[in-house]
Formats: sequence, C-alpha cells, structure tokens
Amino acid sequence: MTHALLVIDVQNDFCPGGALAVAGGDDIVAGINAKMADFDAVVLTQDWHPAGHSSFASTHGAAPMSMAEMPYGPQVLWPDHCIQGSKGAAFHADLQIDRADLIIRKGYNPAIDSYSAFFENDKTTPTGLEGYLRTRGIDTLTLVGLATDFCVNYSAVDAAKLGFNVNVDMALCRAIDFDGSLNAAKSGMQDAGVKLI
Ligand code: VGL
Ligand code: ZN
Repeated sequence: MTHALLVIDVQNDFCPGGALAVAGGDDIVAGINAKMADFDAVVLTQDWHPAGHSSFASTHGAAPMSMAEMPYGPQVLWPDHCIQGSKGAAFHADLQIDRADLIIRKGYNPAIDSYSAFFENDKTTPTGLEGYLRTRGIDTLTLVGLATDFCVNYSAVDAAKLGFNVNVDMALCRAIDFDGSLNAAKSGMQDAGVKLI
C-alpha cells in the first residue's frame, strides 16, 4: 500500500474571517500538520479562481447561495472567493505547506467550477491529479480539509470511482452544511465506497 494524504482547500477564504468561511475551518490545521509525517506523500489542493468566475454570484448579479443552471448542470453561486493571488486564496498561515510534494490548483477555468481535485464540475475535464498519483504508485488516499460537503466530498467520491481506496478523516474536516448538504455528502460518500473514519 502506498498512502497519500490529500489536504483539500485549507485556505484563508474558507477559514473564519474569510469570504466563504467554514465554521471551525482553522481548528483542523494543527491536526493536519501532525498527520503529514504518517504518509508516503502529501498533496495539497488550492481553490484558484480568476476574478469574475462563473461560480460567483456577483458575476450573475445574483444572491450568494442561490442556484444557477450551467451547461454542465446546476451550480451553487458562491460569494467571490479564492481569487488567484489574493490573500484569501493563500493557504492558512499555520499549514505546513513545505511538506507538500504537490500542490494542485483547481477552478481556474472561468466557465467551469471544480469542487473535485480530480475532475471539473462537468465531470469530464481532468485536473491531472489521477495521473500524478498513479505514476507514483499511490493506491490509497486519506482526505482531510474544507469543506466536507463540497470539495472533500466530490474529491473523495471521484477518487473512489477511479478505483483508489479512500478514507475521509471526518475529525479533520469541517462543513459548510448548506441546505442539508452535509448529510447528503455523508451518504453519497458511503454509497461510493468511501470510508468515513
Ligand atoms: C469549495 C465552494 C466553492 C470547497 C470551493 O473548497 O469546498 N466550496 N469552492
Ligand atoms: Zn471555489
């Protein structure tokens, strides 16, 4: 078994005070740092949107957290967040980013959001992460980070569909929990064969 820790979007905008703050988002940082040494590889993801991204409510003159119909399906419209190069897009200052083997950015396509670390929200455009993991012989993943019900959930389900053994360490994740999204994510992950630990 070759086991990677996949740290999802531990960025300022998802922490208290950020543009899309997740309650307790910063509480998990120390625990994530402490786990890094237990793995064969550490990969970080970074939500990385251009200004005016199509997932931003402001781009559509709509209210944050309303829904839009995109060519690839329904999409939550978020407050502006994780704009490329901004302080909000930077990793939490205490996260030990020097320990990362790879940092993979996602959501840079102006027309398509990307919750998953593996595929954009059209469910077909790959980010390249699968190839990186496979060529390194990694077969098992443990996911931690933000947010449980969006980017962790989508990444975990895609990883399981791709045939990786997937764990989500729920104690090292925090959720947005919008409109029942956390419960839906938990059952969706379990149905996909993801182990919630
Ligand atoms: C995320 C909403 C929008 C996440 C990213 O990291 O869970 N959620 N962009
Ligand atoms: Zn985003």
